[in-house]
Amino acid sequence: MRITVLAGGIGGARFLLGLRELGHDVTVVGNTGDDVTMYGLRICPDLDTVVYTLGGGISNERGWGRENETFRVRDELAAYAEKSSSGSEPSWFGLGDLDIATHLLRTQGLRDGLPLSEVTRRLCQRWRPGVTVLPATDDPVETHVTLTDGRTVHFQEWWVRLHAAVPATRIELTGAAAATPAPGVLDALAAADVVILPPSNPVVSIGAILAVPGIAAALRSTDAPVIGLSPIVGGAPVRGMADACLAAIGVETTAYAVANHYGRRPAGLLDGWLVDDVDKDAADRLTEEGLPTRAVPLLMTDIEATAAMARAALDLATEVRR
Ligand code: FO1
Repeated sequence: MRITVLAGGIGGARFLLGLRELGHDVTVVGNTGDDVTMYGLRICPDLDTVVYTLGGGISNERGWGRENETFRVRDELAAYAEKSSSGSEPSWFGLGDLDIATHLLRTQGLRDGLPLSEVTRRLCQRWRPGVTVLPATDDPVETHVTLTDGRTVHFQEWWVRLHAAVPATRIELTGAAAATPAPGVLDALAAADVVILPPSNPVVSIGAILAVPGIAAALRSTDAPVIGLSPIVGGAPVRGMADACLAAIGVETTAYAVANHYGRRPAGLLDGWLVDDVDKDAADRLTEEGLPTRAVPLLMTDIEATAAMARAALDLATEVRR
């Protein structure tokens, strides 16, 4: 089967590890809203997390960046920043030495006029992720966050330096209005047998992908069933700070609220929803309200558990297929 997955960073990448076990033809539409330029290097955190995770190069303890990583360049840059006015970029962003190789090649490719989708394809020739990885768009878009203290900062500063501790009043994908889906994205959604929204951050990952004009409409109109998996279990994000993001857009941090945030097709995005066993009541309520929902184990403790989640999503797709 052809399966298309909209994926952000760590949660989406971990889900893809399990889905890949089922042996289907998987296309990933990856989030580019986290992208940032530092020291002149274009960094694509969520695309790299997907490619490193599926390619076996990810740092498992961090969930981002490379395993066996060192940070000598970052520390050297910090030394310059301390002692001189050069090195204006922040040292709170952990640029790893091995990771920098990826950013150098990406930046060189972009400067040579290659679209991000082609640069990503070439990086995948080394990592061989076993899935097709497409950026949501080749156009430069970035998630910027307006804080309660009036500042507007890049998502990475809010996430990494501020740990999303300062509440956000607005999250916007700059450049989205002028962006178009990358080559292959709309076809991957139209031609899919199943489309999956994995347990990625509904706002800054899935939401950022959907902010690219044309992508949300493609989800609403595809013949494929669209199945989502809740990133919220028992009223809290399994990992990361999706609660801070959901609060910023006025959505409650529950599996029930996120399902309603995505909505049911054709007005919304979903044909089916998976929640964890602890949220069984939400499953019953949503099903009653017209969104077929199943309660299954949703903790990605290992690849087998994740593969079981992926199988549950495909089973629900079969059930709801019109
Ligand atoms: N996340 C952090 O929490 N701290 C970091 O220092 C950090 C550096 C970093 C460098 C490259 C990269 O691709 C990702 C990096 N991340 C870091 C993760 C990044 O902030 C992700 O965008 C978010 O974790 C959301 O997916």
